[in-house]
Amino acid sequence: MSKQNRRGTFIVFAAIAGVVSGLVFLAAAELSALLVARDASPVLAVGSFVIDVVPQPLKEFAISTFGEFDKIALLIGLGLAVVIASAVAGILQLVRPPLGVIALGIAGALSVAATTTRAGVTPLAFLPPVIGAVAGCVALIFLCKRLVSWQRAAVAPEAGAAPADGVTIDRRRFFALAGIAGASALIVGITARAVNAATASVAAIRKGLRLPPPRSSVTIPEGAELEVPGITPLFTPNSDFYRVDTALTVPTVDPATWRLVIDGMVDKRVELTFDQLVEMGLEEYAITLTCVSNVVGGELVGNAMWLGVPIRDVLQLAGPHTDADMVLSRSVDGYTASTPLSALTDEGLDAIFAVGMNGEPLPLEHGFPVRMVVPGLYGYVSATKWVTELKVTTFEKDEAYWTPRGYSAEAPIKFSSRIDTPKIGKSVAAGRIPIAGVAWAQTVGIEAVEVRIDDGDWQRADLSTPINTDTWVQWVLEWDATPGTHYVTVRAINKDGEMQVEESAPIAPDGSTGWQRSLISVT
Ligand SMILES: Nc1nc2c(c(=O)[nH]1)N[C@H]1C(S)=C(S)[C@@H](COP(=O)(O)O)O[C@H]1N2
Ligand SMILES: [Mo]
Repeated sequence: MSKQNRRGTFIVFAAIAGVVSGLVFLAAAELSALLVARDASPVLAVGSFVIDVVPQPLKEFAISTFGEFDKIALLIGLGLAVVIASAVAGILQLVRPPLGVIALGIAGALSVAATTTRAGVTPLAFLPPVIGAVAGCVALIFLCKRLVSWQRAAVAPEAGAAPADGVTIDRRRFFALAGIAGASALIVGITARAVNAATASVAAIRKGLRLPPPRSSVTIPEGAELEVPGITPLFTPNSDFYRVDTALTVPTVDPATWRLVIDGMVDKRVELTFDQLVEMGLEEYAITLTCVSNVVGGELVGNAMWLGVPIRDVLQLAGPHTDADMVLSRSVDGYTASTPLSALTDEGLDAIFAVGMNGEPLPLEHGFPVRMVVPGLYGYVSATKWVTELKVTTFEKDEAYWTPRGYSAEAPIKFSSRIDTPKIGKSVAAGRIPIAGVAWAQTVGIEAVEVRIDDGDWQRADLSTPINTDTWVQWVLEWDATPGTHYVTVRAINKDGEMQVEESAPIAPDGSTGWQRSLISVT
């Protein structure tokens, strides 16, 4: 092979190195867009920029030539431009370093301009192109280093030096690096873009969704919320609401294609669309949700104002058979929960299909567009998110997700109480301070909360006015704190006159019990 030929070959490899670096650039940008700034995909931002700047006649030409494929044609065009530009960057980096790196840097700067000038961008929109450009430059530098050492080894024999083995090793190293980087960039980039596209569009649909106003709303009584610093708010903001599910990625369900199927032991199979469900009439329900995994004093409990439709009204359309005793609800992602049929048909119990949470459509991670909420039952046996099917059946015939995994098929919430303030491990100044928290006994209601300091007498705390028996109440006890360390214990009594169980039990198989005892240091 002549020197000239060899040079030509290395130019081609440099172009490949450039293209691989371009792919790494885009993949890193797509991945970071997915993680930190969903709206800042450089490819789409540049694409939108092109659409915006292209003159009208050219747009019309594109539409008349490619029809509905005009966007795809644009993306293919952009793809070709990226390939050519990054190939050129690769060649530049080989023959005139660091021109290639500078070229990628310029591409990064242009992408930052494209992502940050879009309407309504998030503050971190500059990050994906920056991370992309850095990753691309690193890839390019390493690939070209490999290429240069291979080139040296290949050219050297004519100067009578390095053995042919060196050439093979250097060539292998270059191709291994280029292959691994290119393949992983393709996989990561395409996956990140696909996930982003799927979820972003449902997020946008959710944002644009206007739920009809409730036919009736919950009256919040005077004194429902105590004003104590550090206490849990009466309603848990959606952003603070605990999340528990088995979903690796949040399922994205378009309400337009969502269907609810009621089948199994019913007179007639029923299928409802989102609009049909909503048209049954939405009402407000204040219900406190609790997870079976909540330990005594834990955070896996939250209160929300739900907007929804009674499940019994929907079940009635199908006509459940009298020999059925369980409803197996199923989520789009295959998760299932077993709920006693009676809990869902009981006239006195507000078991609902919720579509709204604290004044907005359900957040995606809390089950958009429809989830179940059943007062008095732990979430895993009742609160199926992204619900799409209710199968009327029996406990004998069917089993839910958690049943073979060490949790009971039936699990009513065990009533409990929690100390929110003073916080454990934080010392407080001596003097009069409030000890406060929340207590819940869904479907029954809290009668009283009692607090004991060290080995003293049990003292009754003041309670907030309950909204209903399905929501928690707040409690507070004023305490003249003396210096030293003190144990504060709390327990609740429900409206049936039962005492919160003192004996501690683990979360499995059907929920924790015990009294929370908190060590507080007073200075
Ligand atoms: N689809 C689906 N729904 C689910 C779960 C799940 O894993 N998948 N987890 C349940 C559990 S264990 C609880 S405690 C509640 C939690 O609801 P949240 O995440 O909205 O607080 O959802 C329930 N619904
Ligand atoms: Mo849970």
